[in-house]
Amino acid sequence: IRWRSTSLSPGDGVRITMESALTARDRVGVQDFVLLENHTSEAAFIENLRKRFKENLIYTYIGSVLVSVNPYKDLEIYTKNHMERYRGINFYEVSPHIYAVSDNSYRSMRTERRDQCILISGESGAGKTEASKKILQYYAVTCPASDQVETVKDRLLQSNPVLEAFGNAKTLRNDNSSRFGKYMDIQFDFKGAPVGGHILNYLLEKSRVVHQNHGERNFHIFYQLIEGGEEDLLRRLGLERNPQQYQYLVKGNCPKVSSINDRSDWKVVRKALSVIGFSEDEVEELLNIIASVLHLGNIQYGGEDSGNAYITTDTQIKYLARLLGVDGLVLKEALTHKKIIAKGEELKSPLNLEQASSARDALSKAVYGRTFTWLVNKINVSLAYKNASVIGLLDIYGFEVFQHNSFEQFCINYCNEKLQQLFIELTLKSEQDEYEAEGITWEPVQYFNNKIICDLVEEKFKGIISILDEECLRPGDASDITFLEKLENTVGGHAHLTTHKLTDGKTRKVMGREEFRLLHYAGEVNYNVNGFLDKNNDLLFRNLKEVMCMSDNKILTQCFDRAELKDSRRPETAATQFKTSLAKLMEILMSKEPSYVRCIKPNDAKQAGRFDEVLIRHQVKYLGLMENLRVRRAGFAYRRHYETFLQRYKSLCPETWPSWQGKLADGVSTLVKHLGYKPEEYKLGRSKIFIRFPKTLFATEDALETRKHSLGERESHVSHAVV
Ligand code: AD9
Ligand code: MG
Repeated sequence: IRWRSTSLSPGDGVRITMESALTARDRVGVQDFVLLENHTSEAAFIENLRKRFKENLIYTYIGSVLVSVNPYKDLEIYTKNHMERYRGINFYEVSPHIYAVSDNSYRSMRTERRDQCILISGESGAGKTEASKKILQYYAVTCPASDQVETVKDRLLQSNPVLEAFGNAKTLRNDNSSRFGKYMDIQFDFKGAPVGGHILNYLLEKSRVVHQNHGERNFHIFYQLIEGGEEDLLRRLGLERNPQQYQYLVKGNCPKVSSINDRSDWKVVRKALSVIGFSEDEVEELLNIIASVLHLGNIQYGGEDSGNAYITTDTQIKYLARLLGVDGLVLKEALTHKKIIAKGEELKSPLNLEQASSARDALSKAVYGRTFTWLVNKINVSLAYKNASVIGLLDIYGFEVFQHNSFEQFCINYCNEKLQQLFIELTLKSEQDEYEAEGITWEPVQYFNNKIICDLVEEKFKGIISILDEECLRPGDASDITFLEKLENTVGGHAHLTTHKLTDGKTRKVMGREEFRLLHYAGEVNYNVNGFLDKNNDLLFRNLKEVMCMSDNKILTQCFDRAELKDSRRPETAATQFKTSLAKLMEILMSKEPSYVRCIKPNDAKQAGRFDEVLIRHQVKYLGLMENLRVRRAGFAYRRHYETFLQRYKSLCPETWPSWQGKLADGVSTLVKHLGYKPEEYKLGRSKIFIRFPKTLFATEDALETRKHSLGERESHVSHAVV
């Protein structure tokens, strides 16, 4: 029997509850890795994960870091009862859970008045997005509410299906893979009620709009609309109920996914759009754009490679003109000609087949990408609130390696490097800070710092992004291959970069001539340079921009601003924009108190119950979990505030039971002396007791357990208020 105080629970003051302690099942293995007997052994670490995974115990702590293994099946651990159980509870008192992390951040925000953030990391398919949704649901259910807050809660929750429809897609790694990075501030008022939110989105993988690798799909929304859209809607949009009809949907040869029901998802998204506050007109305009992208993809060109391209299909142009509210002839010309302004004069030059196709695709990508940003802004407007405390949730695209990796994977993996860096810096730093603040000495632990890889990518002048930008700006013969050559010449000697030319038989895997390989913290990835320059330049011909500016579609008029046409400066490259926005994100995260969720993918088959040891060992390694554990253990395995410690164990000492009147530190000192703690086993800091070995705490826990048993049933129906 355990007593708990929830005096900090939102809204309802002190609650007194009695509930059974952890069950035997909850105790399979150890629920905190710091309690492992053999804490330096990776095998023991993995065995503990495996044992717990087999019992569906997917969560385990390393101190305050939550390790989560994707179960690939629905577990009965996310009910309202579970949420209630974690409200206002001490981290260590119940079995590890994402709700415990959520609750802990919430209470820190409330009591310490400090903004929080929860950083969720792990490779593609490890469960980051699911974790972030669970956290949001937890706040929506457990935080205090009022009528007005209900609307905000709904909007916060409903932003997920909308953003996932437009920003997620099926990849080979994950059927619902996030193709954009998302940082969301949940805003709370002085009563602790969620009252608003703000989303920052990062680099959407736009290339997916026009091309998908085999076995992958375009963004979910296209299939949802085609499968779920009502008859008259499809008729109005000129769409057929068959994804195979659309060039932009057939590249991956994967229209259906068994884990996805596009038709019912469509209903969810439609409802979500209206909950968030999109008017019917706005939804109509939005769907006009989505349908237009499909029509654009079906535009066929005639003309030899060397000759001028012309459009062979007029139906699409007719639909496009109507749906986008543009002049069909102007659009047609813009899709086959390029307009240049030279010496103040406008010149039009015809495009060949290849140029015209890529102009069309560039337009599709720009339209989709900008509409996505518009969507995020629109959600932000509907969630807007000022002067709040916040908890930020970071859910980005996870580290990914495919057979063929391009510019997108380069950006995604770079983003993961940055996040890993932040984790390293903050976990080590915060540990050190705590010892310092408490006046305790400790020995630092060696670890691999991936800063060297971040620098390789982002350093000024010498970094890969700088070299790429330089090639993008260089007139003349600059190409993807000259970029690769420049890489070889500039950073060829770097320990984390290899190319075909630089391999001298030492590297294991054969490399293509158009590839460079980065040795990331999470493993080796070969990047094919094909398309790097174009994707980084991300240019759209001027006359296509002009047509979009003339559109009647209200969303597009917000996405394509006429001022942009007047601006003759070259826009920043995609990689540089991304680098800048990541740097800003790091600043935001550094300014808040972080909590971590480290997600692990149990197998590549997306199957329940399969624990692939090789795959998991690899993740444990690169996530730095062993180092994390060592750092946590190097000093003191456990630390507790005096008050918490005394509260929990005071019954074990006649002098502290039933209550200690003096200073808390003296009470703890009296208590541990009575328990027989040896001086080398613990230290008393300014506000906390630090216990070096888990076994010490174990013994104390056992003593507590024994005492409870000896009291037996007698006490089971008596309750004490613990405040
Ligand atoms: V990516 O980097 O966006 O490609 P994520 O976000 O890490 O990736 P996601 O959360 O989408 O992965 O999880 C992948 C799938 O695993 C989900 O669609 C679920 O089917 C499954 N999953 C993940 N976490 C859980 C869970 N806690 N319970 C049940 C889960 N299923
Ligand atoms: Mg995701």
